[in-house]
Amino acid sequence: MDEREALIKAGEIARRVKEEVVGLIKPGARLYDIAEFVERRIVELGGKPAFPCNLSINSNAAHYTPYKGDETVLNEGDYLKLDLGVHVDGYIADTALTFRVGMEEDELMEASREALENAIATVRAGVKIREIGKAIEETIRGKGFNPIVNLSGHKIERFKLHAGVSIPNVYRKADTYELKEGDVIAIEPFATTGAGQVIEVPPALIFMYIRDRPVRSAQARRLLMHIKREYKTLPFAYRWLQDFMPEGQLKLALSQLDRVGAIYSYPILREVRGGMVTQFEHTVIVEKDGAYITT
Ligand SMILES: [Co+2]
Repeated sequence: MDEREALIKAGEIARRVKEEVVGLIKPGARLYDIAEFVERRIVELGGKPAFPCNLSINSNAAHYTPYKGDETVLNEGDYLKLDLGVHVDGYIADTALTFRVGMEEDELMEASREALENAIATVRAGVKIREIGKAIEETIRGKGFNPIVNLSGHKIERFKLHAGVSIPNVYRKADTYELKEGDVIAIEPFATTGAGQVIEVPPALIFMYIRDRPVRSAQARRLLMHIKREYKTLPFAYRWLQDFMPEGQLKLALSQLDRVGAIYSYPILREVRGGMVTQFEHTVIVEKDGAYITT
């Protein structure tokens, strides 16, 4: 399988899982069960999770993933962002959508959905990424909402979810990176009724390996070896490790690894004014005359 075939296969798995999960999204459903379903189906269909299934509700924009014992359930009217990632041999499909639990799509959802469509319509080799930001910002503001300015899409490379270039959700003159044929990018507009900014709030339920660092605790060393082998340079969930060691030790080991710079931790990203947040995301391959949407 070459690179393009792997990207397309990852995208097909992601699409299929998005279709299948719809039936689970209803009032009373546990986030834990949804996340486990998504990640299990990714594996059954021949992929691996490229990152933990993110299930972020209302003013949580991103980076919530349930833990074992998490009793959080969906309520009617919740804005649920489901962000899922699939990789096939390191080639990644990253895609997200918003559900309004038990209700029809509304204007806040339309704003981010149309922003994504309009953004994708700008994509072709030679285009500067600020054109993507412009399309997103104009669409969302045109509908009376705010884009979230400090969240962005990202260039993707093999085993690298964020490969250095951010794909902006607003127009900035300085965003002059020119898309090249073959670039893989995730575009992910967020629309909000709030101020248009997110802040980090605890807890962190998602982490990622950065580099080997000396650490005194034997448990932390054992954990670092494990995550490096299992997840390489892709993000992983606290939930995935809850059976690996007792929770007290796990929390301590993660915080030690974070402190010495061996791993990143990703706290929940919440809209600063508590505004409602919607998001849609696709991964696309940049082509000479357009974009090939993999997801
Ligand atoms: Co993404």
